[in-house]
This record gives sequence, structure tokens and C-alpha cells, in this order.
Amino acid sequence: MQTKIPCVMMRGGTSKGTYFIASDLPKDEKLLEEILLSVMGSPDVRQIDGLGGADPLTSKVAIIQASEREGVDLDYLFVQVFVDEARTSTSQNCGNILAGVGPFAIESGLVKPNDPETTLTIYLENSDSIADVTFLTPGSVVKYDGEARIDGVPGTASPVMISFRDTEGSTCGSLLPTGNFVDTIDGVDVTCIDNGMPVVLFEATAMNRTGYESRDDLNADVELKNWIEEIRLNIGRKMNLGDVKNKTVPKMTMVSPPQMGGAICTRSFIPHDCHAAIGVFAAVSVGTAIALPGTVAHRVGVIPSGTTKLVSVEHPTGEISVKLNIDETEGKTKVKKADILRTTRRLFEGQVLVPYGVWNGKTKPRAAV
Ligand code: NQM
Repeated sequence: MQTKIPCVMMRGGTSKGTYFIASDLPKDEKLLEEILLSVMGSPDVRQIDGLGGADPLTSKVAIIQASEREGVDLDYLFVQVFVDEARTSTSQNCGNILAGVGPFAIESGLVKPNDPETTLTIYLENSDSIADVTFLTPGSVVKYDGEARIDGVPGTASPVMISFRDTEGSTCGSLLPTGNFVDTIDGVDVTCIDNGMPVVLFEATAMNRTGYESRDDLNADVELKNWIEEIRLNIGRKMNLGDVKNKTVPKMTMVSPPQMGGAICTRSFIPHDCHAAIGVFAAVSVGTAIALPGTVAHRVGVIPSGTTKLVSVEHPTGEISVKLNIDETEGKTKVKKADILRTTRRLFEGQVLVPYGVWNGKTKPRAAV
């Protein structure tokens, strides 16, 4: 006996996950965690008994509902499902999975589309912040095919433009949560920054690496990963994140001078595995750090000119360009708005099944069979 839950699987940017309507899931947090672990097949490095793709970037969940907030269309909760541990986390945002939220909501009947494009204001529950997302809906139908290209995804698709507002200190409370541009931990200079994602930046050369290593090489580099984790555990409390041992934040980003004509080269640990690219919010935080004199990123980055800066953040599979709208009055640099291009695709729709032993569907009759 299994409970059927309406579910859609979507690629959002360079990630992939399952999308649910909030009312199709129980509210109880412990039960919800059990259900999402079962949906993804965790804990198991292969996630063989679930839909997860055996990678943190494909073990993600979006829970969405129409919003009752003033001026907001949708509420979006992101859940990271650990691959090899029986845990989920809501301690971070996901800007990649966000790309699929609007199209999912329209096709689920949660909001109405416009013609030829739709802009939705989305509340990010994880960080209490707002994003405006615009995508094509000609004839009031979501368009998935198109000419937009993002690195890390083969081919092209329809553009999804995401505009973030007020992301400063989303999780840590302030842009520079330690109060410093640079802290020195275990002899390594780091910059702690949160402009949508708590990130710790450090130079690759400080870790005796080039910063241009492949994802596979870095994932096999146990000595480096242990060193990075030591720094992370040490700095977490100073970033107002408490004990970060079981958290997916802060992300640990190794930086070096750009190699492909961009603004900076990155290798992002999220926080233990190296990202195939870089998270969307992490890219906004890194881009912001380049613009701030005194940070580790400013030391190795190439700062584009103007108050609207197009910052190209290089990563293992290409680059991601972040458009930053910067206010530099009174000698202070403030990012007013950050825009980013993503694409998305609806991959699968139907019902995901979880064993009765996990959830017999009783707290939500509609989904039960
Ligand atoms: O930073 C991976 C991803 C992410 C998160 C991660 C993300 C973001 O690429 O906004 O998108 O950092 O865990 O999906």
C-alpha cells in the first residue's frame, strides 16, 4: 500500500527537483521530512529507491502555494534533501529551483498567466525575501523552448529572468556578518558575505591549489575538503549561523583570477561537494564581494565599471552572469537589485508514491488511495 502525491519534476536552471503544491503535503515537519526522504530515496548514495539523482543538485524540492501576502503571488519553500543522510534542510534558498516555480504554479492553476509574458512576485520563505520572475507565456501558455543558453545545461530554452530584491543579510542578518571584510581562520584569509546566500570566500592559492581544478579532482581531494570543513565549522558561529555541522550553509567558495575573460573564477563547495557550476544566490554573493574593496574576491577579481555591473562568475562548467545594480553613495557600496538569467523545463508530471509505512495519507485525504 502506498500513498500517491501529485508531483511534477522540473529542471530549474542547473538543478533538478520535485515540485509540490503545499496543500498536497502534511504540515507536520517531521512527517514532511520522512516523506521527502522517501520521495528522493535518501539516505542512499545512489538514491536507488527514489527520484533523486544521487547528487545534491538533483535532490531538491519546491513546495509552493498561492500567497496571502500583500503584493505577492506565490510563497515558495525550498527543501534540500541530503543524499546519503536521513536529513532535509530549509536553511538555504535555491535560485535555480526558483526558475521553475512560476511555470509550475501556472500549470497547477495557482496563478493566472498573462499574454505574452508573465511576471510573478515570489516570496522566498527560506530567507524572508522577494524575487520577481518573468517568463514567456504567449497565448497564456508557458513556453519552454527558446534560444536562451545557460552554462551547465545542454541546448537552449526559453528565458526566465529573475530579479532579486533586498537579499542583503538574508540568512545572517547583515551583508558582512562578521563585521569584517576579511577574517583570518587557521592562517587563511576569508571573506564572509551574505547577499542571498551565506558564502565564505578564500583564495585558491591560500589553500595551495590553483583554483582551476576540475570538479572531480576537487571532490577526490579529501585533504582539501577536510581543511575547508575545518574553516567552515570555525567561522559558522561568527556568521550568526550557530553550529553549522549539520547545515548546508555557509557555502565555501574558492576564488582565483578569471580564466575566460570573466570577473572571477570559482569553485564552490555546497558545502562538502564541489558544485558542477555555482548556485544562483551564491553567484550574487560572490559578484557583490568583487565590488567591495577589501574583500578576498576584490583581490583576485576584475571589477566591471559602472553602477550597473554585469559580473561574469566563472565556474567548472562555464560561467553565470549576474547583473548588479549598485548604489555607491556616501562611500558605501550597496547592491540594490540583482538580475540573473535562467531557463527551466517541465520534465515529468504525475504522482509520486510513498509507502504507507512512511505516510498513509490520512492527514491529507486528497492524496490518499
Ligand atoms: O545558490 C546549490 C543550486 C544551489 C543553490 C547549492 C542555488 C543558489 O545550484 O541559489 O541555486 O548551493 O546548494 O541549485
